[in-house]
Amino acid sequence: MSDAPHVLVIAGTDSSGGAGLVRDVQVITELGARVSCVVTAVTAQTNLRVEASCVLSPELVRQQLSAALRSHDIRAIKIGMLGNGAIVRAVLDELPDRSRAPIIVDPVLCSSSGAALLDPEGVQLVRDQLLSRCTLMTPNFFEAGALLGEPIARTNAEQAEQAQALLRFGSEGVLLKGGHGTDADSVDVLLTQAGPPVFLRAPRLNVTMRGTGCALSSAIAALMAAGATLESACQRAKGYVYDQLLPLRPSS
Ligand code: PXL
Repeated sequence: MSDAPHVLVIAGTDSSGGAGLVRDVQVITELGARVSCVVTAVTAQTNLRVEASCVLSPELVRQQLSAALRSHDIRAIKIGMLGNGAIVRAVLDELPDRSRAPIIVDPVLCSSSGAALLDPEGVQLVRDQLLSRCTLMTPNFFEAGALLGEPIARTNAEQAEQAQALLRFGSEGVLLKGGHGTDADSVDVLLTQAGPPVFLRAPRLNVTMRGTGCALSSAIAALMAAGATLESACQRAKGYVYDQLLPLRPSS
């Protein structure tokens, strides 16, 4: 553990523990890495709804990020809930170049219950300034549609087209997740500036679990921190989340 790589997580807390920072820490630790954290917001939630939310001061976010980067040799950065435009600006001010450590952005816009977790100015700044600085973005269908101002994808072909359109925001890669689709397989499309799309498949399980997006992006960050390539990290992280969902299947 002493020479385990450090992952820096920039995210909000969820008092239910299902999503957000607690989930991120759990996953990254389970995959053998250490965690530094920057808290952006505190939310009061049950599994059913967001009852209250308070973003921290942008200055405190900036200070946490600066201190974390000076304290450790950070090998990957995962960004989740940012809350509002002022926090996005604070993160942009302090974020290192992606050549120093891979930066995985889960563009969290809403909770699964539908509450907004990023204000409109924040959405614009993520789209226009943060994505061009990241290694990988991991939107779901709803986030992809919202970022593109388009209806959500209905087919694998539309999903691949939207991944292509998202790549124009400047990230090195896009993993457009198919967890909200309806096909027999859950298909994620991984597209990079470098090559043709890669389709990552797993049988669709008829189960729901909060925080799967947090878990997936954190797993990718932990695996890349340990030296995995982008494609291998995405593939293995999908397997990791699948293995967590499997025991939840109703017994037949
Ligand atoms: O799953 C997205 C997410 C991220 N971060 C926090 C959340 C949620 C969803 O509820 O609460 C803090």
